[in-house]
Amino acid sequence: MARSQLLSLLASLVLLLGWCPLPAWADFALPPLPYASEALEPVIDATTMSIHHDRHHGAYVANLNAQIAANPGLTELSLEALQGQIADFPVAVRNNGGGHWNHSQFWTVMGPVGQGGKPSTQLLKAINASFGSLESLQTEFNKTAAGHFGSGWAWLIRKPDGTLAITSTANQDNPLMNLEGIERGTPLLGLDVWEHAYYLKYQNRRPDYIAAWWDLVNWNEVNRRFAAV
Ligand code: MN3
Repeated sequence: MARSQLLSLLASLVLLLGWCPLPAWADFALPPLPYASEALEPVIDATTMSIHHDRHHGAYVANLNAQIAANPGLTELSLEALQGQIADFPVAVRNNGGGHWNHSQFWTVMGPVGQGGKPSTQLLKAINASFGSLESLQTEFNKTAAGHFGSGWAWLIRKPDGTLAITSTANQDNPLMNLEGIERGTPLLGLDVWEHAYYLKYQNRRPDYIAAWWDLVNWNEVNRRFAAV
């Protein structure tokens, strides 16, 4: 095909797309990464970040939107409210709705090395009350994250009684979900321990990924989540 023909075809496609109404099911949207895909190097490489965000998170959003036709109640809920009512929905909504919420929080609780601030006085007080020290929290979190069998997430949560706790969930479940076997609470910090989150750089060395990841933690966002409870 000649270059001019190709350009003309592309122009027609752009026009055609512009005339089409947006699909009615496009209710959940992939949030952009709050930084460049290379911003978390050297801890997480740019390729992992762009595949993880664009393709993995993108697929959870697309698959969640594909569930709307069969589950019209979905459009009446915010993404966060959906988590608390997830038991009322089929497993495809649980997996993809969880995937969308979990990754949306994951991008925001990370940032470039050295730019994440530190725990606020109030958060540190709660950490000391529940774990003794920040170091003890990290030791317990690392143990839970490294020890979680298979794909899932490790979490720092604030429990309904006000104490903080470390927990983990399988697949794309999270502590907001009203499901049997989940330790419920408000997630303050969640770490993705699926292999897709670290395999290119760390291969099977999940503990190395977890240890390095603390340098990325955006405490300013964790403080904000803690204060908002
Ligand atoms: Mn992931």
